[in-house]
This record gives sequence, C-alpha cells and structure tokens, in this order.
Amino acid sequence: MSLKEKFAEILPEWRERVTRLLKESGDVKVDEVTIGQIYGGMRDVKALVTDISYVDPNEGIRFRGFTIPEVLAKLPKPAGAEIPYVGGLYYLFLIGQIPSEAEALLVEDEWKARSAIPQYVFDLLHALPRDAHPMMMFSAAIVSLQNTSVFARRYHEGMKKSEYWEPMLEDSLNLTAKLPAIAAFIYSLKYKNGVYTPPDPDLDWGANFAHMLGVAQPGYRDLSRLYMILHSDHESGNASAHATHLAASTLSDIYYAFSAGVNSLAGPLHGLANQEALAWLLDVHKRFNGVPTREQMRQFAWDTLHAGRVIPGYGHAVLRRPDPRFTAQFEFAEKHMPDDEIFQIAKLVNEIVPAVLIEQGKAKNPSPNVDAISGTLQHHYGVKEFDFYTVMFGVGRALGVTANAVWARALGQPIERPKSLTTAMLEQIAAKAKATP
Ligand code: CMX
Repeated sequence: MSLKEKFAEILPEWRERVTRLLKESGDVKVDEVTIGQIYGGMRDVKALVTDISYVDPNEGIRFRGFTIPEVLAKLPKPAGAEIPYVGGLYYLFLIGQIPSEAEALLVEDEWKARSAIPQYVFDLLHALPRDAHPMMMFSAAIVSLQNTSVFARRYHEGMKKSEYWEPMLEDSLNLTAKLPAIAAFIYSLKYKNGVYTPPDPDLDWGANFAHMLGVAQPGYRDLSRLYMILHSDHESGNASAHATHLAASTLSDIYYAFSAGVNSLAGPLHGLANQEALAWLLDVHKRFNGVPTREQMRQFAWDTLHAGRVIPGYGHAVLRRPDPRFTAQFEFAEKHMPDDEIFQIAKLVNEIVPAVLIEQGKAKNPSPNVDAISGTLQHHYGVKEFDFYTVMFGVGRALGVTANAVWARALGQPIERPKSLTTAMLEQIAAKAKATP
C-alpha cells in the first residue's frame, strides 16, 4: 500500500472524531486568557491542535505519543546504523504508527524519486550576493519552487475541499525530498567555493545530507539522522511551526508556507540559539586555553549573568526539566567524542550552570535545552560555519510542519484569525475586574 493509500485509509476515522467533537462539544471551554498572556506573547494559551507531537513540561517532547528514547529505539534503522531512518519518523508523523522497515523505506523511496532540483534553483542561489545569509538563501530557494506546486495547480482547476490533502501531501513529499540537497548546495556555495557533492542514490535521506556536506567521518551519518529527528517538531505553537501553519491556513501552498516558517526560524530568539550556545563554549575554551576548573566555570557563568546576558542553551518557555533532545545528543557525544574539549566544557557547564541559575533565582527552568549541545556535535565533525546551523534546523523542522500541514488540510482547518483588542478595552476589562469583588 502506498503512503497516500495508507493516509486515505486512516483519514475517515479522524474526520469522524473531529466532526463529533465539534458537534457535541464545540462550546466547551478549554482555557481563559489573561491580560498578561495577551501582552506576553500568548504564552501557554491553549488554542492550537496537533496530534503529531506534544511537549510535556516535565517530560519533554513526545512524537505521536512516543518519547525520544522510544522513537530512537522503535523506528527501523539502516543496516549497521545506530540512528533510525528519518523516513520512518515521517511515516510516524503522517500515519501515527511506528512503521515496519518496508514502510520507512516507502518514504525514503518517495524522497529519492522526488529529489531532483530544477536548475533555476541553483541559478537563483548563484545569483544572490556573496554576503547573503544562508537562511535567506534557503528561504528564497524554497519559495522559488512554488511554480511546481501541485496544490496551487489543482486548486485553480477547481478540486473539491475533501481532496485538498492529496496535493498537499504531494507538495510536502516533493519539498522535503529536495531540502537536504538545497541546504548542502547552499553550504558548498557559501563555504566550500561551490564544490558540491551530488547525492548518492544508495544512501537514505539523513545519511545523504551528511554525504552532501562532504563530511566523511564515521558517525556523522548517524548524527545527521539524529539531528533531523530531534529538530523535526515541537508542537504547533513554536514560531516556525506556527508561522508555517498560519501562512498555510490561507490555502497558500507548502512552498509559500514553509518559506514563512523558515523566515521566523531565522530570528535570534528561535533558531539562532544553537550558534550562540556554541560561541559561548568556544569563548570559555579560548579564555581558559582548554577545559576550565569547576570554580573558573562557575565564575564565568556568573560573569555572563552579571553582564546582563543569558546563558545560551539553558531555560525553556515550556519545559521544566532537561530537554530529552539535549539528553539524546549528550549520550551520542559521550559515546562518539568523549575526548573533545568543547564537549568536555559542555559537560562541565551542564554540571555547574543549573545550580548557578537556581541561585540567581530568575529562570523558571535552569536545565539545558536542545541548543546547549547541538553546535558542539557539529563542530566536532568539522561543520564549523555557525550561520549554517539554522539551515540544518530548518531542514529538520520541515518534517514536522509539512506533516502538520497535510493533516490541517485533511481535517479542513480554517484560516486563522484571532481577535485583537485595544489597550483602552483591556484597561476597561481590568477596571471592571478590580471593581468586581
Ligand atoms: N540565562 C539567564 N537568565 C535566564 C535564562 C538563562 N538561560 N533563562 C531564563 N532566564 C531569565 C529570563 O531572561 C527572565 O528574566 P527577566 O525576568 O529579567 O526577563 C527570567 O529568567 C524568567 O524567564 P523564564 O520564564 O524562565 O523563561 P522565558 O520563557 O521567558 O524564556 C528562553 C525562555 C528559552 C527564551 C530563556 O530561557 C532564554 O533566554 N534561554 C537562553 C537562550 C536559549 O537557550 N534559547 C533556546 C530555547 C530553545 C527553544 O526555543 O527550543
């Protein structure tokens, strides 16, 4: 059974569930919103729905109900590999079940068949200025593929609403198939004088990305798969996922929508924290000419805080425990690069910084997040160009947001349109609340 047939088989039950929920309980209240939340970036307002992932504050992310260790243990792996096929994760996202190896390969084969990139994308990237940021190049390459959108064509031909998901799935497979090669081409153009390694048809999606970056060290193919799996999805409310969803909710195709998501990932409060975390570790390394003592490390952390800066890679808006995405990468590093001095510093930071942040008493979560270590691993394998890290994040993030976009079309999610109020209105609401005992 093809991926599309499998999706079509499970869809009626989901449509029935959602229709019943809306019909029987559409008026049931889920949440209330405070003035603090309205001014505070809508933090924790429960107003989105996705079945692909859920972030529990104390446990971290679950993909389709499975924790990160479960996903890494249960998904099928290429022969001799430690880390599963990324195609298996995409199957899990779309279909909601752990795939067999044949089912994971179904996705991998779809990707291989759709991976060719039109020449004009390369021409466009060549035409951009030498100082173009890799994220701008990535976003431009994605949106330049818009003319290939099957959804846009079929919409103009007048397809039925119940069929919207089919071309959205086509577009999503086409786009995710091409992203590793687009990203690797940007890498070669920016940092390797345009020397580009073409994809190897015998490799899986994640390993091919490692191959196209030109990193030959054993272990990097596994790291590439791990990185993509860990960065794929984190509920729907994070900025890149939400920007993609918002843009797609207008029935924009996936090229317009994911380009919007990439643009939001490019901001320093979102996708850029990984490079800041690595820069901070390299600073420590430079300052102490290697791994510092515990006391030197503690003092360095306090100096950062006293300078009014945050400790990058620590804290989280939702999580209240160490991020399991950090733990998975930490364990990978312990196994593959225990002697790397930057990793040793990252390890020391993990032992010292949480106590410093607790002593400072501000951060609600003093624990490491995914960004505390991801750059350290890339740095170890020779991918040292910081500006490129967010592009890699984007390749991974595409998996979650495109799977969500297919489901949003399948379940007929409407255009987003929350309501705004004026400051005067909020002042009136506040005054009324004060006056009411
Ligand atoms: N170092 C120093 N202070 C920190 C801190 C850190 N790592 N994390 C939080 N704080 C401070 C906040 O700046 C805030 O201070 P003010 O009250 O002076 O504004 C206070 O603690 C309370 O913040 P919070 O409610 O715990 O955290 P937020 O939800 O506001 O912010 C985050 C979350 C991630 C932006 C913040 O923890 C931070 O800046 N961390 C460092 C940067 C980082 O690692 N970002 C990557 C996040 C990963 C991801 O988004 O997936």
